[in-house]
Amino acid sequence: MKLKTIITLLMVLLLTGITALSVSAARQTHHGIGTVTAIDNKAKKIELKHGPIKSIGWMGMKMFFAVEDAELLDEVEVGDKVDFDFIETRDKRYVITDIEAQ
Ligand SMILES: [Cu+2]
Repeated sequence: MKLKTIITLLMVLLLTGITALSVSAARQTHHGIGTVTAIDNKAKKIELKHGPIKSIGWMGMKMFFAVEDAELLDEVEVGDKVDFDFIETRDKRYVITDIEAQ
């Protein structure tokens, strides 16, 4: 093989690897525990006071999350202690994929 061909092949392999890595990073699900402090049905958002979440490097805090499916908001009420799963999107939005009162 010519050197140029080998370099091209290596570049392709490298780019494929980087793409696979960023896809898996985008799809990582994080799990948290917290208390519901507000629900905004119109905006499809929920505010939680959550504990530390190691997998994403967060301390405990109060913040809003979007929900993937508005029906998830019917499962919980303000004041509930909850277990929840969420993903971080490429544009740094935090979207709850599952939530359940404890
Ligand atoms: Cu947070």
